[in-house]
Amino acid sequence: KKRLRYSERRDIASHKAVKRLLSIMEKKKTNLALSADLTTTDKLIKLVDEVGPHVCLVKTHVDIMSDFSYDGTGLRLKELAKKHNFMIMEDRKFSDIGNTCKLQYTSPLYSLSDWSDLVTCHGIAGPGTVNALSDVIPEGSGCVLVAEMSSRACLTSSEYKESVLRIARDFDNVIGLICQRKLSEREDILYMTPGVNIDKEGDRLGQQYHSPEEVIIRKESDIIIVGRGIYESADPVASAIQYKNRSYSAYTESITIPE
Ligand code: UP6
Repeated sequence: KKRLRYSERRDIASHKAVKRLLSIMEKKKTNLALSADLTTTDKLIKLVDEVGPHVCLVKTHVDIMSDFSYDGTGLRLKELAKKHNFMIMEDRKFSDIGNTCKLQYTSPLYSLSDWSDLVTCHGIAGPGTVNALSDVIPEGSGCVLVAEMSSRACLTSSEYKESVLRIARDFDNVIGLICQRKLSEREDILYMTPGVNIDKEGDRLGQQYHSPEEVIIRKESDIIIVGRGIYESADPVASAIQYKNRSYSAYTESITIPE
């Protein structure tokens, strides 16, 4: 089966956030997401401003930061997203009952809905998590469900993955999956894969890495998510360009080779 291009996927997709992300990917020729896991605002903003031109998405973990503030961090990220044309995903991995997730999402400490476009959610609590978020998530924003993890001996069994896919199908605000491969035939959602590194096979805490080619060509995912491979490198911009080029070439190769 021939792999569809971003432009074809964009036409199939119904959710605004999917259309927007695919347009960015096509325009900037990048399927790289930066996992900006830095713990201070100054470092985070500097990294994102430098690497921003090369990515379609910046992923954050606001709860690892020592000095997060809505004005100082959230709004500045939003400005950079506009300047460099990328989307923002807060990797909050919501996993509690619906009511608690709703309170967490709307907490004024972070005001996630004001500056992030996407948020990640686990499926462990069932459909209630995504259902509750659909009450509070702004139009044009969406949830990305964690269907499969990159870590060694993770508990995302095939049955679990199937159940997560079912939740994804049942809710319009689910716009993609965090997964290790393209987990379904659906072309109207995005498949995003963390656990990507060119130089390492893993870390000491269970992370497992694959190459951009493995993820994009063999596993047929759409977006690679790279953290330490970029921000721990001596030259983050040069590394980001390297990841971007390898990952985007893998995409262009896979749309030209008939399967
Ligand atoms: N992440 C994973 N694996 C998953 C889900 N999420 O690594 O299954 C997230 C981590 C981290 C990033 O929370 O922010 O992706 C990976 O970072 P790294 O490239 O530095 O390993």
